[in-house]
Amino acid sequence: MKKYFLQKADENLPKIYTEKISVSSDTKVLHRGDSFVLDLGNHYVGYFSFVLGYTNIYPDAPVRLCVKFCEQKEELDADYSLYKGILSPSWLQEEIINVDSIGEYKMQRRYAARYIKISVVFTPREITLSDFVFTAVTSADKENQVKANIEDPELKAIDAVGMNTLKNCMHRVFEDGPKRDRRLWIGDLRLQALTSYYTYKQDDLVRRCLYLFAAADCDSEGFLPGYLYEDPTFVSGYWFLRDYALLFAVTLCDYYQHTGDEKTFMDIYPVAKAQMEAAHRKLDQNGILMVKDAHDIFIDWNRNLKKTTALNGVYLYALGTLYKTLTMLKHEDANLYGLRYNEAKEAVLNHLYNKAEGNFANEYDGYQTSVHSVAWMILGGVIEGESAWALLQKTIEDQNSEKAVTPYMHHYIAEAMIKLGKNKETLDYVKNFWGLMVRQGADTFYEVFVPGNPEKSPYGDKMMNSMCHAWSSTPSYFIRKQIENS
Ligand code: RAM
Repeated sequence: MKKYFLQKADENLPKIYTEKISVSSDTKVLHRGDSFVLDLGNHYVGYFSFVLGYTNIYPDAPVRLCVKFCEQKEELDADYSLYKGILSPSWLQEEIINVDSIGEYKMQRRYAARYIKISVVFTPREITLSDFVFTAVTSADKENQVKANIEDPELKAIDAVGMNTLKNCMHRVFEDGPKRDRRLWIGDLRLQALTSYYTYKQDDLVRRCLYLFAAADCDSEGFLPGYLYEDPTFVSGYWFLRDYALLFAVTLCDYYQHTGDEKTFMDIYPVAKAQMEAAHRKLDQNGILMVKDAHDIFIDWNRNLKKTTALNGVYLYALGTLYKTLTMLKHEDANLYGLRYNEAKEAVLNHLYNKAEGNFANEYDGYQTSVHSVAWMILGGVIEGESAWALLQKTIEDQNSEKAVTPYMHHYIAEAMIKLGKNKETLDYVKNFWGLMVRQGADTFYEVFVPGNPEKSPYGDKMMNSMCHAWSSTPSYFIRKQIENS
């Protein structure tokens, strides 16, 4: 099967579109120690080239340059040698290059940048640099993008940034971030695919990514890895995230619901089913999906978060989505998911819902309250209506509850609002949260955004944060879906 899945993934390899972004700049006359900055005018992903020349005397030794690619202006002055985070500093986009001869020089690696800073580390003579070209690449087909008539200027601006974010994360696969980690993750894929259905509508890329995960190697418990690599060769990932594995099943169902492509759904359904079975085997004596190690569950980059309630919300959400999809398909497994959904919901009401307080402060999660628990309980269909809305609002405002760190989690809060029928409030939420990034000058939406805490990083150093992150592109989904439905 693996061979078949990989072959199907190959058949859906997207075309890569290129666009030359010419950087208007005069020829720079330079000496040792000089530096300057180029502004591309927007965030792009691609390749950089320039022309080296000289004024009077031919440079009789290589010219050593430091070229730094920055997604944001603040990065220009950051000293990468001071980086103290937990991920490899080799992600930081800074190169020392030795240019041996005059003429065009093409840098080989792909970069994500709005700004490029070039410093002359060493030159034997006075040199010139000119003809700066950035060749942007993406698999998003701009010509065929879905048109949307967004009247509200604020939403229009937010949508444009969402579209740009998604475009810059679309390559051979839906990458999470073009600066880092540059790979396919399930959690990111689900949100990218949702946004793609309303924007670039590149269902073949979604299909490719689904087949790639279908080919991945599960852990000893039967769960898919959270991520994988596919270039230059397919390598299954090493971190197994159970909520992501469940969301794989949801992503497949979303795909069927948006495309009607039954063939692909049925091809991959056994893999999705295996995820649900793996989860079913992990229910404890109370019927609760266990969190043995918080590292096995993502939910959000909030290190304090207790995750049992949210994970069970994801489980219910996956069961409910499969039930709905398989019912549409008149598939015999629909009943199984219907049954399991009812059982799981009852278990949650008995063991995770705190009847006395009317919230989800429970023993499993050390009586912690979090927006994550509430949002996922809404999405899982455990609570609904005005009381669910009131609890969500209360938890968002509560100083002591755990809050969302990533736009990924904010997406699910907004999705929970939509589920409660709060369409206007959802768009207000989009304006408040994602809109704030736009008001602060974002060209693309960030991996992590905590208003009032700009230094926040899951990796111990803000320098490592990705400032164009696909899971943050979903305002375009919310905005366009509402227009479609109105
Ligand atoms: C980050 C990645 C990705 C996410 C994982 C869990 O490191 O950038 O977006 O899915 O964490």
